[in-house]
Amino acid sequence: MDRRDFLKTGSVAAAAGALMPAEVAVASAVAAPAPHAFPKGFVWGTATAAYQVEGAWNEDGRLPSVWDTFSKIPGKVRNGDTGDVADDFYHRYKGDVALMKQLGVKGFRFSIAWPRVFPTGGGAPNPKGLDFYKRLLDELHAAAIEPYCTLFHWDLPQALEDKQGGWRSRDTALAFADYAAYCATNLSDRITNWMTINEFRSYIEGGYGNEPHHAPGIHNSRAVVAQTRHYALLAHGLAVQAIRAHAKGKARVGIAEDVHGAMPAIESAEHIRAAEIALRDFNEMYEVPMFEGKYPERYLNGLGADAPKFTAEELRIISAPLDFVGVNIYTTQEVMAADNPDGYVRIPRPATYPRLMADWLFYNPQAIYWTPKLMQKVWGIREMYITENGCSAADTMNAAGQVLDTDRINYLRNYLTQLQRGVSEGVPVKGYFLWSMLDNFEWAKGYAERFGITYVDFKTQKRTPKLSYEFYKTVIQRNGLA
Ligand code: GBH
Repeated sequence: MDRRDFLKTGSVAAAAGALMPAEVAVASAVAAPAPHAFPKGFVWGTATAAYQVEGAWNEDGRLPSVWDTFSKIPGKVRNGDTGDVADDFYHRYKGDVALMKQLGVKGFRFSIAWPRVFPTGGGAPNPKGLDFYKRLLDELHAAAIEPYCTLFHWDLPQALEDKQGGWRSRDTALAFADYAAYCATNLSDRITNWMTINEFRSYIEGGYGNEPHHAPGIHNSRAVVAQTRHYALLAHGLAVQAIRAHAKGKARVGIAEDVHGAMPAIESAEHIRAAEIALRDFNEMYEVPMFEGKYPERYLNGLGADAPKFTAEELRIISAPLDFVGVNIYTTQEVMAADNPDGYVRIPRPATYPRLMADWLFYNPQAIYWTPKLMQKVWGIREMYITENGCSAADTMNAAGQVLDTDRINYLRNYLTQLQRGVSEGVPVKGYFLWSMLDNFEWAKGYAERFGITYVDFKTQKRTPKLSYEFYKTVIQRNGLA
């Protein structure tokens, strides 16, 4: 076989095919122990989210979400892109599951579109919407890929926004719990691992805060935003209860959070202590109430009269124990110990700090070492998953039809090396979900930012595994790194 064909075959072994038979290459790849190994049973996975990949925005009874509305407002999304078609995953999921099987992943993190299941957010369910997820789940199980389901990845039914102001209303938290109960009742035969919500901060601060760049894109006062955060937390807590109450059989419930990482600029005890304090402060709005059952004084005092109204019972619901905590990790913030009331300072990033394509994605592989390690220390978290990690890159297809994304491989190799460092020290991370399986609708950046390890030609919907897909496949086969 010609070496140039190796990407088309989707097999690393084939690259060596000119030198030795493919079976021999595969066997030696599997047998060779990786010096930087992960524990047996480590869950290697990939991730996507409904609005970013499904398309079929108005099919089989689905009604608009706030993202359908927002993306159609001129100027809100780069190039006027929308998720109307996206990756057409709604129709192409079988081929995409086959690609995942070929990759060798053990887990797939996806999200359910609330407006497919309850087109107006509540009331009568739409069985046709649910059927899509049954078909997808059956396909995953047939491929021996374990589903990890997120119930809310930002596609709030537009009707709830119109009727009651979306997440600004306590009623939306109650509607979310009903939707969670319905999904648990009807899908728990096919799903064991549940995540309630993806990244509070992104859709609350991003959708309702200052200069909102996410749907619904409505600016609100500080008091309203603080109350909205509280309702989002309550929605999570009520959904945890609802899943546990309605699941038939075993259910493991968690969340996928955008924990804002802190790390010590210098690895000495005082700076590590500073990073622990900073981690808690950086996440005072969501993680502290969820993991400690209280709002920190620092947060409430900072808000003064704008502080949220809440009850002890609500805090108890919000902080119910989880089976696991999912963390989306892309970057981190260096801190130093300081003789000030906080006990630390954030170090401003120098102009030459490395980043990848996204303006916010500062390259620091140690993020995936320190954030879980400090979460274990600060909150005693006993089971974690990296529910997202990856990067966008300036991918181009060469004349031979390959996407040789060595920048993404560099990123992944070094983040995974730091993850292995943590896991080998006993940090309880049980799995890793690479964001993303496919190039997709990157929210306000539209299709201009590609996070996939599979290249998608959005005109033809053709999928081409990138070199990073082959890299990841080898990591999975070896369960570790060289
Ligand atoms: C994740 O968010 C999302 O869960 C996923 O859907 C998304 O595709 C993926 O990351 C890649 O972006 O514009 O400067 O205000 C990651 C965390 C938080 C990163 C919000 C971007 C906006 C920064 N995101 N942040 S800015």
